[in-house]
Amino acid sequence: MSLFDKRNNVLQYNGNTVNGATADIAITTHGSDVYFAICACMAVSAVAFGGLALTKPRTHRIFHYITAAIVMVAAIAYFTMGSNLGFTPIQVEFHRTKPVVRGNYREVFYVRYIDWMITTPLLLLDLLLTAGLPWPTILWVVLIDWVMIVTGLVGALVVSVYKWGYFAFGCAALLYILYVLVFEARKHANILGSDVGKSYLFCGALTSFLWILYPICWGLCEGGNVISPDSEAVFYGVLDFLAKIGFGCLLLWGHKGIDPGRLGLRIRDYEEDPAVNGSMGGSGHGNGNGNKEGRNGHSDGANGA
Ligand code: RET
Repeated sequence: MSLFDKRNNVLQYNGNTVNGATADIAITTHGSDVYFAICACMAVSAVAFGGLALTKPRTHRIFHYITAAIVMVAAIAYFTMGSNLGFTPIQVEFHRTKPVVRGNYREVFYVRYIDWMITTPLLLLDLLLTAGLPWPTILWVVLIDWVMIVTGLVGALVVSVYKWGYFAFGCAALLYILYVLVFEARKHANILGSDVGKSYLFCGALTSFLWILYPICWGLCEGGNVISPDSEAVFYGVLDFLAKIGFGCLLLWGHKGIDPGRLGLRIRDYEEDPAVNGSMGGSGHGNGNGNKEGRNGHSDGANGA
């Protein structure tokens, strides 16, 4: 039997009984296959984005690193879900008669929310740094994003109708994030030049559209128990694929001709760094241009890439 003839038998190793309960509404081998397929795509993208970073000078790698980190974290989360791990059985609020969603306990993957806690702020960082928003605004949006994810997780774990209260808080947080993406950040990006404005528009539009679909998926899966855990794997899987890999390709493509210095991200390289250069105090900084800080974004000339 060759390697490719082997069936996915992960469910024999990692069963549906966790924390004293058994999930009778859970993924089958098909769902596991979907999770592993997305895991592979994320892992390949992590290597590709990371490799692409190495083709750039160190001062121009920030967006590659952030984007590579996003898909790397997702690869591990998808490995976990493909392995039927990182979930807990939660009693459903709505009992259904359709065979694929009939039962008492639904498998809720909490690892999905751990992934999102790490990756959604990084996605926002990618986008909002592109738009050149001031860092306190970015911090604030990331905090609101965490509110959205945590309320989604708590809602998914709550058994009673109160889960929808948390869902409502999450939706309010999402609306605020969309407001910043669509109005504030777009205005900032356009001021930085038409190339920055266009890159932001493509990535921001893709993000705004896809992020609206997440709560719909939540409502059909963790919330309403309407579609099966296998369909949940496909729905969230396609969304994550587009929101992480699709977004990442588009963003890095858009950044090809944009110097991070123009976005206020002028980063000091080794030869300019007094700590590395051994000239911490006073006499001669070695880089010869006398620009010790140069953080105002107008000093691109220092390292044309
Ligand atoms: C939840 C439920 C609570 C209400 C809302 C949600 C939105 C989640 C979003 C997740 C985005 C995830 C991404 C992951 C991959 O990169 C938590 C489902 C509004 C928008 C982009």
